[in-house]
Amino acid sequence: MNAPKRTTVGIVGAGPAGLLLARLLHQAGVDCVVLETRDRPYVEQRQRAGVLEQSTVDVLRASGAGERLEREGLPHDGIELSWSGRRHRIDFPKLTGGKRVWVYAQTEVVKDLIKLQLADGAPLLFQATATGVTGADTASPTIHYTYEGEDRTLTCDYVVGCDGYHGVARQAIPESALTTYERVYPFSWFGILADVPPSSDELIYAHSPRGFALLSMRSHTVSRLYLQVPNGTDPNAWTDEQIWDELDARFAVDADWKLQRGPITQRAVLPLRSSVTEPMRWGRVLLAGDAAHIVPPTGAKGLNLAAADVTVLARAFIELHTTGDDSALAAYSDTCLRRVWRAEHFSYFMTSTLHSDPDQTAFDARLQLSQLDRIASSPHAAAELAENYVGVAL
Ligand code: RFL
Ligand code: PHB
Repeated sequence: MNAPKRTTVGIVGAGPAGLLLARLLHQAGVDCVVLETRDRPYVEQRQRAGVLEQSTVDVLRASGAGERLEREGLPHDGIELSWSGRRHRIDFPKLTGGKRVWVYAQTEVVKDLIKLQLADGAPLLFQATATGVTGADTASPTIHYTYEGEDRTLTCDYVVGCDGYHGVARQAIPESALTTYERVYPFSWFGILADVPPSSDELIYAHSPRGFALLSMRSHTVSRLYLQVPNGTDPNAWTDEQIWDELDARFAVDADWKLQRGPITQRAVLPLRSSVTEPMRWGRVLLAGDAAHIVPPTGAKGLNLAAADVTVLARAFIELHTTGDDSALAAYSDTCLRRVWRAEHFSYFMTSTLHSDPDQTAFDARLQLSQLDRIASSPHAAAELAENYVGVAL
């Protein structure tokens, strides 16, 4: 692919945020270019999120990437919470006036968007590494990048950093202009993929004195499971049998239910973090998705927030392009941050209610159990969880 030198919107990063933004802009006739440091197979195979809110499904459909999602995505009308040997189902449609979520892996969302973009879309360059962004406070910010062994520049009207938590776009903004709010958790998630049909039709979020566990899925034949583990755990230090035994212990219920085992095909440990950088715009550099905020995965919000950010941003660019009105662009950061902070709170709430903090006291553990009991006994408490899980309209 020829390396472009000039565009209207320069996008750093081809994760879900960058790819969806490029798609929405291209459809509306706004010129853009996406630069991605990794190669295509790496981006398409990176195991991550699994749960999509209805609003994310709606924007993917509108972007033209809904066809396979409609065929293969699994609609989910509830989740199960598990603690003290019992389970409680959260019924989404009943508690939220008919809403539900979809299980469709981020890997598949990314594959669908890349396929569309390469067939009919704006330029997307793989193995193109942004090394810095200059001129954030000028009318033509510039992305400096390397591609095919050469240093290059892409001059833009606007630059959008969709380059994740370790991205470079944020560094274009003076440190004094940004505030980062952050919380690091004293535990990580050990995630596995296993070739075995999911042992439950719905996701199970389990609280246990041994730590949190989550049962999720990728399809009718592939399970995705997570265990809370200490930070710094080596995933290869566990045998398959140890993993399944620990999952068994954490999902144990006083009922006739058994976790099915199968070959483990992938394993990884990921640290948990909450983080928000404000504002999400400075001059002509804007941040979207994980580049601006991180949530611990317990609330299943990261990918959905990324999709919500770029939906707001695409509308703002399209308004500017068609009418010359930049008020939506000026409001971008404030508009997004309301949703971001709601998701931060929910993700923190789910994490702190379901995990065992190594420093927690017996008193703290009793508070968690009381909270879970409250959710199981009060439709108001259950509705609060359900509304946040399916996505709050903001
Ligand atoms: P991404 O996906 O990190 O993409 C950023 C892209 O930028 C590229 N990049 C660069 N490119 C060029 N030059 C540079 N200098 C660059 N630096 C970086 C990177 O290679 C990459 O391709 O960010 P984006 O697009 O904002 O998307 C965010 C989501 O990926 C993330 O929030 C979710 O995966 C979080 N998440 C979940 N979210 C949900 O909504 N529901 C879930 O169920 C859910 N489960 C999860 C998750 C995240 C997890 N992990 C691994 C953190 C489960 C897990 C295990
Ligand atoms: C997943 O399927 O990877 C998944 C599902 C729900 C979460 C986090 C991850 O809260």
